[in-house]
Amino acid sequence: MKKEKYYITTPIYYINDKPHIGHAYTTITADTLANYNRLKGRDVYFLTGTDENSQKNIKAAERHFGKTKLDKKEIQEYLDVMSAIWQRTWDEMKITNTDFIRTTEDRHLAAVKEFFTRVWKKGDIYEGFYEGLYCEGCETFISEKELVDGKCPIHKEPPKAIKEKNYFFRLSKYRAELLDYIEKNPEFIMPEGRRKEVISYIREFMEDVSITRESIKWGITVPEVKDQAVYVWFDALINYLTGVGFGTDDKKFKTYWPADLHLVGKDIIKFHCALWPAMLLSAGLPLPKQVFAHGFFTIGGQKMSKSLGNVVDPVEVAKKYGHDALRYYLLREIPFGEDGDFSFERLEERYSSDLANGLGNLVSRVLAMTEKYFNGETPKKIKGDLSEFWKKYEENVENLKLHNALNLIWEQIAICDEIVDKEKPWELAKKDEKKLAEVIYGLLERIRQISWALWPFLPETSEKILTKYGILEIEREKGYSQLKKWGGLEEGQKVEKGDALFPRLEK
Ligand code: ME8
Repeated sequence: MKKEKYYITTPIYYINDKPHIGHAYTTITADTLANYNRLKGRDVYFLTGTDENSQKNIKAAERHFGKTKLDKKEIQEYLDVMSAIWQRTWDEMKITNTDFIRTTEDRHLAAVKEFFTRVWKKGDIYEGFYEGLYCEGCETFISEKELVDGKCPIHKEPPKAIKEKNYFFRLSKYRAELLDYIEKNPEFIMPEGRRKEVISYIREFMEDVSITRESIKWGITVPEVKDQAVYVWFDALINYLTGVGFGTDDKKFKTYWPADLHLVGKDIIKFHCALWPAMLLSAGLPLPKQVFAHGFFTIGGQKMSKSLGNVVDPVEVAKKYGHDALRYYLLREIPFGEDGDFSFERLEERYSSDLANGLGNLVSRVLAMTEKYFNGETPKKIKGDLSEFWKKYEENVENLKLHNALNLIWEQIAICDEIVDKEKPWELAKKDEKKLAEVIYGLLERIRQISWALWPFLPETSEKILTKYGILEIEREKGYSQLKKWGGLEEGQKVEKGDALFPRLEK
C-alpha cells in the first residue's frame, strides 16, 4: 500500500547572522511534527533552508568584507559560508530535515522562472511606478501609517524612500477569492486569532504589490523583466515549491504538493496567508493545507537583540543541557501559538523537576526493581489499556497543541509514580510475589508506551529507554497501531537500568 505523504516546511531564514534560539524553536517544532508523522508511518518530506537573495545578507557581507560594492563572487562566497553554518547548526541539533533549500541554487532559479511565466501569462503582472517607503529589515514596502516616530516599529530604523519603475502583482484581484477560501477552510490559518488578523488585513489593507526591484543588483532575474530583480519575498515563498521539484521533477512535485503545513512565526503571517495563496491561485496551483503561526519569545523578559547581548545560541544550550532538554523546555513551557519567555532559570527548573526527578527517576526506579526482584526479566503480562491516553495525545498533536500532548505524557508519568507509592513494591516483595509481578509489568508496559508517545518530541531519550528495554530495533519494525497496543512488552524480556537519563545539573 502506498504510504500517505506529509509535507512540512519551516521559513527559509535570512543568513545575515547565525541561527538563534527563535529560529531553533520553529525548526525543532517542525522536527517534532515530522517525527510524529513518521511514527504514524507516513512518507514525510521536511524542508528547511536559507533565504539568500535579501539585501540584509548583502549588507552583512559588506560588513564582513569591510567594504561596499562587492562583486558577485564575494557575495556568493559569503552566502556559501553562512548557509553552511545554518546547515551545520541543524545537523548539530540532530534536526531530521529531508532537504535543505538555498534560494541561490539552480533548481530554485528554474522554479521561479516557471512560476513567474505562469503568473505573467495569466495577466497578473503589470508595469507601474512605485514611490514610497521600504524597510530593509522587513524586506517589505511600508506605509507612512505604519511608522512610529518615522521608524519601522519592528526594526526601529527609518525606511528608505524609493522611486522606481516596477512590475506589480495584481494581489487585490484575489481579495474575494482569498476571503472565500479562508471562510470555507477555517483550518487554513491557525491559531484562530491570527486568522482574524489576516482576514482584516485582506479586507482592509491588501493592495497590489511591487514584485520586482530596479535598483537591486543581487537577486533572481527572469526573461519577462530582464533588467529587474524579482522581489525577495516573491522569490522566497516559491522555495516551498522548489523543494518538492516544481519546474525540475514533476513526479516528486505531484507526490508532495500541496504542503500539509507551513510552520512560521507570527511576524510573517501576511506573506504566507495573503500573498502566497494569491500567488498560487494566479499560477493555478493548489494551496497549502495549513499555515500555523506560532508566537515570539523574549529572553528573560527582554526582546532578543545583539545590542542587549542576550542572543541565545541553541547549540550552546543543547551542549550544556542536552538536545532533548532544550526541546522539552521549548515545547512544554510555551503554549504553542502564544508568546512566551525563555529563561535559563525556568529551563533548569524544568530539567530538574520534570526530566531528572520526573521521567528519569521513574525509569531508573522501575528498572532497578525489575533487576532486583526479577533478575531483570519482564514478569508475566497483565491486562491493561492506554487507548484513551493515545486518543487524546493524537488529538492534541494533530491540533498542534504540543504543550498539551507533553502534559498528557507527564500525567502518565505521575500515574506511574502514584502506583509505586501506593503499591510499595519493596513491601510486596516480602509478602505477595504475584501482586508484585503484576505491578512491575504494569509499570514497565506503561513506560514502554510513554516512550513511544515521547519519541517525536524527545527522540534521544525515548530511544535510550527502549534500548534499556532491549527492544528498540524490534519495535521499530512494528507499525504504529501495534506500538500503542497494550501488552507489546513480552514476558521474559531482559531489561537493564544502566545510566541515568538526565544526570543532575552541576551547580
Ligand atoms: O522572515 N521567537 O526570515 P527570518 C520565535 N526569510 N520565533 C522566532 C524568533 C523569536 N524571537 N525570532 C525568529 C524571514 N523566529 C524570511 C522568511 S519564508 C518564505 C521567508 C523565527 O530569518 C520565526 O519562525 O527573519 C520567524 O517567522 C522566523 O524565525 C523569521 O526568520
